[in-house]
Amino acid sequence: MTQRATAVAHPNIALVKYWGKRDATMNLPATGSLSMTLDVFPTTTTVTVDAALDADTLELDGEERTGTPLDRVARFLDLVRAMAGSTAHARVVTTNAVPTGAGLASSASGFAALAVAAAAAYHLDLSPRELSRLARRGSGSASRSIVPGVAVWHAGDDDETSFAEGTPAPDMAMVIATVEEREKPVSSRVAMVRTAETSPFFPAWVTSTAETLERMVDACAAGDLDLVGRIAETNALRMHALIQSCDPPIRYLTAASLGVLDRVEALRAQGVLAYATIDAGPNVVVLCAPDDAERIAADLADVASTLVARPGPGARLVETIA
Ligand code: 2P0
Repeated sequence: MTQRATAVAHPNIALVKYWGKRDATMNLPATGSLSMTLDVFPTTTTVTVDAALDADTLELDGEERTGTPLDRVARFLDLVRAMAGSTAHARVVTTNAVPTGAGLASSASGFAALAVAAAAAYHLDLSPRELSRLARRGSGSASRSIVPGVAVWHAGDDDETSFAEGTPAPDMAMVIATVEEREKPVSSRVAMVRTAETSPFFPAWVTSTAETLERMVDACAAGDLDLVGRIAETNALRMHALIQSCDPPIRYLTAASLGVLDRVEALRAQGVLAYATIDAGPNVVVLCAPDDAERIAADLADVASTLVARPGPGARLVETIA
């Protein structure tokens, strides 16, 4: 007997960043974070549970994968099997419309889609909160891609209290300014551990980000997009300063990233509401009002390849076959 389910999820871009864990086993973050789920770069994942399989298998973007990617998926499926009381293995087939490993959060859409598809394929009936907690175990940022639009991921004290949910926010757009599509030199997972172990600034990051998140939730609820942008840009630059303070240091920003940051500053000097955020890679995302997005994308077209994103849907099932 086989059971199959297909889910689609989109990446999210954090406006208050998740950087550092308090518990690696349960994947609990050192701080809460806040993000916008995008309407671009979907991941589509099909999980087929098949009692005849000896082991889980993974096909990613048309290629059979082994090693770390398969291990991460298999460990994740172990959690789902434990919840479902099943021992059957599964075939996972996934396609990403986002450049994998370039700092555009492919693990977020990946594990959000996998959580939704695997839960359905193993016949688990989970609430959105339970799905967010499950996705978190695969990749922290995936907890937020379960949620449509703007999500706050509560750091929580334990597995039950660490989940993402929607939070009121002004309408906004993001211009994704891609300067490079290479795989990043150090994965977020490795870089987070090094940061917590070696940066003298890490304790200050944890305490200041908790306060930043409170201000961000309030700014979102008040619909104050300019304040949302200011808080987001400050938080992103603090995260990169923190990462650069590791030993040995890690630097994701390149000359091209700084070039885009200069242009964002120039746009602001012209009176345009535009603020930058940057994940664990060189690419810049510009937060702006929806009506300004196309104009900002055109302005940046000579320094980056640009794409306008808007708030997107949460992870969802698109097909199930019992
Ligand atoms: C974020 N990032 O909040 C931050 C900003 C990257 C920079 O969440 O170890 O892949 O799988 O929980 O979710 C990337 O971290 O890390 C990330 P794991 P994840 O979006």
